[in-house]
Amino acid sequence: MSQKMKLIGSLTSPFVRKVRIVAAEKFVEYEFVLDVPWNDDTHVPDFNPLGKVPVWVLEDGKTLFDSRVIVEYLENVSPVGHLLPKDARPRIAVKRWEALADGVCDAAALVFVEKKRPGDRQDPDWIRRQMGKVEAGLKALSEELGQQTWCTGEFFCLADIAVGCALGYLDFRFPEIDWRRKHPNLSELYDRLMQRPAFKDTIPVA
Ligand SMILES: N[C@@H](CCC(=O)N[C@@H](CS)C(=O)NCC(=O)O)C(=O)O
Repeated sequence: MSQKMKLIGSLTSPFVRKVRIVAAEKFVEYEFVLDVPWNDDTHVPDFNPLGKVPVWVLEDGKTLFDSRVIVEYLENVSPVGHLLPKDARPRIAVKRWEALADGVCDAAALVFVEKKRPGDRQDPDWIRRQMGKVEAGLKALSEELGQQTWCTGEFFCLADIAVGCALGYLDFRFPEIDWRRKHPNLSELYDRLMQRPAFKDTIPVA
């Protein structure tokens, strides 16, 4: 029997936020199922063997993960609000932006988890290594954005959503990282993105 599509995720994950924003921009309807994969009572592993969110559940109960697969599916399923170019070359360029932004989130999330461990079990070298990736990723994003309005130039697309989710995640988990002062063009981009209801409605909350 056919069921409404579902998105399983938390309200803090930048990857879940990316999927929520893409679905909103493309007017795809779904039911949001709140599940924090770190909680003891999580059901996420029943839907994704990797135990990670986001997970998208299709009408026939089949599941999609990870966020990059889900957003590609949403792009194909809804004809409105194109977020990925059709042609291979510009499409790959957008996916590269997404990989870079997601990579910043991966490194930042690893630091967040490491810092939750008791002080004597934290590895400062590991934290420094991951923070180096966050800093280098931000620098590359800023350099590649330059003075353009949107990441790939004139048009808003998935690249902007992915970068916005990374910046919003840093604001949320690492307010001490002063990326706005170091990279004013990223700050302007985030302010521009926050004008959109899909961004405003998905600000991370603990
Ligand atoms: N590459 C994955 C990353 C997903 C991910 O790392 N999700 C985190 C939340 S931000 C998670 O579920 N972590 C739980 C775990 O690692 O056990 C994607 O794009 O969906």
